[in-house]
Amino acid sequence: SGVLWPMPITLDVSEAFAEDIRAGQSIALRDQEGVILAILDVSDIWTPDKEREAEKVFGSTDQAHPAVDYLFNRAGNVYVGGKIRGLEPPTFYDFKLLRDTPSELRGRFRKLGWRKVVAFQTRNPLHRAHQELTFRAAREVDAILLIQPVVGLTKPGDIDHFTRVRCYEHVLEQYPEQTTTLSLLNLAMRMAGPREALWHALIRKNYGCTHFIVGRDHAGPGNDSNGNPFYGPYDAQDLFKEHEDEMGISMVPFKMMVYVENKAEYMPADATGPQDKVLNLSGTEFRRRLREGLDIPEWFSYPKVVEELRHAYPPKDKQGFTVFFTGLSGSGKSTVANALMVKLMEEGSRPVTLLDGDVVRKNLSSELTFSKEHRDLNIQRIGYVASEITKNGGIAICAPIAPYSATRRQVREMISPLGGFLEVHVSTPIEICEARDRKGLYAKARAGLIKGFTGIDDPYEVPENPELDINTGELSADLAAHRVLLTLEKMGYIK
Ligand code: PPS
Repeated sequence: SGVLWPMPITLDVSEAFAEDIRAGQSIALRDQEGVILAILDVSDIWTPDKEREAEKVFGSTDQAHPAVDYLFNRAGNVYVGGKIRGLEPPTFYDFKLLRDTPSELRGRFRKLGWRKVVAFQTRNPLHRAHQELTFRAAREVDAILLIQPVVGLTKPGDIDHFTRVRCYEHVLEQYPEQTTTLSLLNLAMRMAGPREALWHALIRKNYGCTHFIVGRDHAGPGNDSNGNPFYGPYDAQDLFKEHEDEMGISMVPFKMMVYVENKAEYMPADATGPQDKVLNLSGTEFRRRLREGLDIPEWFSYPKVVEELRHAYPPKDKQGFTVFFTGLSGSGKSTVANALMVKLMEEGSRPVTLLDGDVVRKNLSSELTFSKEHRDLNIQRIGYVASEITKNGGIAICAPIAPYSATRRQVREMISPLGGFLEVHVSTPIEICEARDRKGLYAKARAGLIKGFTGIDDPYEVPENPELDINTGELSADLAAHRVLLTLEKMGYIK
C-alpha cells in the first residue's frame, strides 16, 4: 500500500496444516492453553521465498542471525494471510500493572498532560550509563521519559524478564519524580538492527510517544559467522534519518555513553578528550564477573540492580548441576553414584536426587522396554527431571546405561544452559562387568534368555568427550566418587 512498515508480521504454518485449509475459510488463533484470541479469515496461502525475505528484512542469510535461524529452521514453510478479528487480548499473569495497551498508555499521557514523551527501548537490565543516556535524551527534547522494555521473545541467552523488571523498578528510583514512567511491551524481537529501529519507533508512536531514542547498535544481533557485525553501529540512525519525515515520530539519536574517571561522570563517547580516562566494562566482562561472584564497580551499576542480578545468576558454587554416569550394566555406575550422593549430602550445599537406572525404570519408565526408541525415551525423561532439578539449584545424579551418543548429547544441551553438567563414563571393561554379573543378567543374555542386552547383542556407543572416565576395575567406588568430587571442585561447582 506504500505505507511505511519495515517488518513483515507473518503467520507461518506447516505444509501439512496448509494442505487442509483453503482461502475463504476461517481459522482460530489460540494461545498455548487453547483459548481462542482471534479468528483469521484466510485470503492468501503461499510458500514464501525465505532467502529473499531474509536478505530484504535482515540484510543477510547467515544463520548466525537469530531471526534468520528462526526463519530457516523453525518457522513453518507456508504463510497464511488474511483479516484478523480479535476476540480477546492474551492473558498475562505477571506484572499486570505494568502492561498497557496503546490506548491505555495514550490515556495516561493525556490525563497527566504529557504532550511530549520520549520512549526508550531495551531488552537488557539498565545500568548507570543507560540512566544517564535516557535522562539526557529526555532533557534534550524537554519530554517525559517512557522506559518501555520488551518482555516477549528477545535475543537467545538474554536475562529473563522477571529479573529485568525487578531491576527496572530499582533504576526508576534514580530519576527525579514525575519525569519517568515504565511500561512493558510484549513483542517478539527480530534483532533486525536498522529496520527493527524503525519498527520499534512506529510501535512507540502508536503508544502515544513523540520521540524515540536510537543509540549505538540498536537491536543488534551480534556478529555473523565470520566474526563481523551484521550492521554498522549507527546504521539504524541513518535509516531513521532517511525516513524521519514519514515516520510521524522523531528520533533522538545518541552516541555511546562512557564513564570518565577524571571527571567522575558519564559523557557521550564523542565528547571526551585525549586527556580523559575512560573506563569501560563490556557486557561479556560484566557477565563473567557476575558468574564468578567478582566485584562490580559502583560507577558501572546500582547496588540494588547488581544484587538482583547476582541473586538470579548465582556463581557456579551456588548453581545446580547434574552428574550423568553412563556405562554398561554392572560397570559400577550405581555404586559410585551412591557413594557420590552421600559425599554430596555430607557437603550439604544443595539437595541431592539420585536417578538410578533401575529405580527410574521402576518409578518413571515402568512401561518402557529396551528397544532403541524406549531407551531414548527413558534417557529423555531422566534428562528432563535432571534439568528441572538443576534449574532449581539442586544436584541430580543420573546413572542409566544411556548407550546412545545423540541422546546423551541432547541431555547435555538441555541441562548446560541451566547449570553444570558433568558426564562420567564408567568404562569398566565388559569382561569385568560380565565376570561380576551381580544380577545374573549377562548369563541370561548369553543363554539367549534376554534379547538386546547392552554389550552382548545391543550397542553401547562409547562417549567421546566425557568430563571424566572411571574404570571401577581399577578404582574403588569410594575413590571413584572422590575423583568426581575433585572434578566438580575444579569446575567450580563445589568449594
Ligand atoms: S537404558 O538403556 O539407559 O535405558 O537402560 P537403563 O534404564 O539404565 O536400565 C538398565 C538396567 O536394566 C537392566 N536390563 C537391561 N540392561 C540392558 N539391556 C537390557 N536388555 C536389559 N534388560 C534389563 C539392567 O539390570 C540394567 O541395570 P544396571 O544398573 O545398568 O546394571
